[in-house]
Amino acid sequence: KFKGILFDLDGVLVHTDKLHYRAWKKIADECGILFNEEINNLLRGVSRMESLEIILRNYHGPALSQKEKEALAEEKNNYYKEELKSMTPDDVTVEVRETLAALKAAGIKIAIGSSSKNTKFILKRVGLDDVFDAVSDGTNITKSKPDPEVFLKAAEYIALAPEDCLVVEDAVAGIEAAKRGGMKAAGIGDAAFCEKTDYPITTFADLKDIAL
Ligand code: B16
Ligand code: MG
Repeated sequence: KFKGILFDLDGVLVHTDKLHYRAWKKIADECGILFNEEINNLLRGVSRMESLEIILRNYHGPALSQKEKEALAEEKNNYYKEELKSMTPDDVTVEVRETLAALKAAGIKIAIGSSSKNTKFILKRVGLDDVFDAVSDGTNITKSKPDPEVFLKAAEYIALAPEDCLVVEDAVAGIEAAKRGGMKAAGIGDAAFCEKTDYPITTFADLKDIAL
């Protein structure tokens, strides 16, 4: 059915979403800004600077310059990168590894479509750097999800038409991006309940029922 599957990274293959949360929480606490899990869910799939803008909706102090905002985003990324150093291959479940192997064995091309500029570092840390046929991430796009660019590039890198690809996402912004790009979308976690999700899944291995 699908010639290619495009995987979101954070929240789908690995749970770096918790690490993003902790890093943003430090910034929010330092600035006296309200920040919780609910607000964190709005940041899924959204670029670093756009995430900061969402967090700053609850900031009521003196106006921040672009430079100050960039400094905050950089500080967050430094906290986040520190946390990423603790990631190991154990942070990828056996279920994820086995499912990816089964999809590949069936001749399906697999690629990453992530907004993160830290994607390649994360893939290396968790030992997934040799598994994918292509990686499209925050370093090769100008517009982040819900814009389809990251997935259109991923499809291009594996030489497939968007309609031959399935996107796997945990973020509403990512489901939106897939649909705008002309792909089918499988949603896990919050994204399973998104109206536009074609295939709601409860666990990663469910992908085998959809794609094999
Ligand atoms: P970075 P994904 C996204 O990854 C995260 O969900 C989002 O929370 C983050 O702000 C974004 O990457 C950018 O990450 O700061 O590392 O460049 O879900 O698209 O894999
Ligand atoms: Mg995600």
